[in-house]
Amino acid sequence: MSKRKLTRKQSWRIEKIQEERKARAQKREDKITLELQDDSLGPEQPGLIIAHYGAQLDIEPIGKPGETYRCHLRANLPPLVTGDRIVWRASSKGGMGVVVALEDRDSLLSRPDMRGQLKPVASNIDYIVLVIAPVPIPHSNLIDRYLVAAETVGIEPVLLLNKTDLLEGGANRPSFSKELDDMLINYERIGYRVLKASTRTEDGLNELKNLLNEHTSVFVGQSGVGKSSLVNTLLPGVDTRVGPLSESTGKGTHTTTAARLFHFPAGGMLIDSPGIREFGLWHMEPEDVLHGFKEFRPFIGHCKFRDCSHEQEPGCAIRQALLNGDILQERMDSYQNILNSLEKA
Ligand SMILES: Nc1nc2c(ncn2[C@@H]2O[C@H](COP(=O)(O)OP(=O)(O)O)[C@@H](O)[C@H]2O)c(=O)[nH]1
Ligand SMILES: [Mg+2]
Ligand SMILES: [Zn+2]
Repeated sequence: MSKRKLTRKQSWRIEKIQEERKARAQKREDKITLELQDDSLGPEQPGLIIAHYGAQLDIEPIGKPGETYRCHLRANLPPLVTGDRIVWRASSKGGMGVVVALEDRDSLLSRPDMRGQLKPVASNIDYIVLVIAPVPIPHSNLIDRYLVAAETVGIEPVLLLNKTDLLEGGANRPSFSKELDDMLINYERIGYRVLKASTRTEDGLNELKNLLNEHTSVFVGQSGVGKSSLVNTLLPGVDTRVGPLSESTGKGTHTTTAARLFHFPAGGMLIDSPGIREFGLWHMEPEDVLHGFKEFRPFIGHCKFRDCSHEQEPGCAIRQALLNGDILQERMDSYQNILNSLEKA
């Protein structure tokens, strides 16, 4: 949170905007209450939120991919996000439907807004597919940062090495391919799934499609690794950048921020937005970092000193695990690096 003091004029403006917002929400809610009494809405049925635009949502009836209905939502609901399973009622008069309830979420991605408060962005995600490539060269430090973020939200990360076509004889260094392989083998030993693919040669795409099938995934990773290429290959003919048209202006709205749910033709779902692709680089708490290194977990809490920093204290269980080979030096370095980077931020 910003500690900057607001001027009186600024706080007055914010208050006024909030009052206006409240009044608008109340008006919407009154209208919805009338509709709900008026029998103009069909029976309650399960649905899935596929996109979210401020006060309106696009929902899809469960089991009917591609059929979308514009809905508004009751004011008593918590903030809803793309991926949410909900209960809704369709309008029998061709108007907007109403979302009446939110079902329990299996997982939730949140990101800090401009004031540093966590806002939910997407839910019910099974896999965070972390895309890496020979170019740009992956740094294990950055990979670990993404992995920690995924562990923190409790969603299984999957490592996907894209651009495998560049490995043969390429990347300027003869040993590079082996270094990359060794790195990936280490991640597999820790317990992460590793896939390899090339959108250029289409190698490995079937394995990837098999993984995505019957699950909901997001693609994350640094710029240039091939996320857009992968999404375009897996969703042929779909422009993921294009949002819906705004009713009043006819111009695209929220095209860069709104998360949207897509069905892969081969099965499975993708939730995508430029914001989601940056997941992992959002702020993290120092206490999450240690637990985010999942092979460290059996040793956490066994150090001699309760406030052990795992740097050089005697009786450090994490250091001992490192000596025993249960923790890799690369991961230990990465842990310290990520912690240091948080302290500086
Ligand atoms: N050689 C090779 N290049 C690829 C592959 N996939 C993507 N690229 C290239 O990598 C660059 C970045 O791809 P892009 O999809 O925009 O990456 P993003 O920033 O992660 O969305 C582009 O020049 C792509 O043509 C691949 O499998 N092999
Ligand atoms: Mg891109
Ligand atoms: Zn310790």
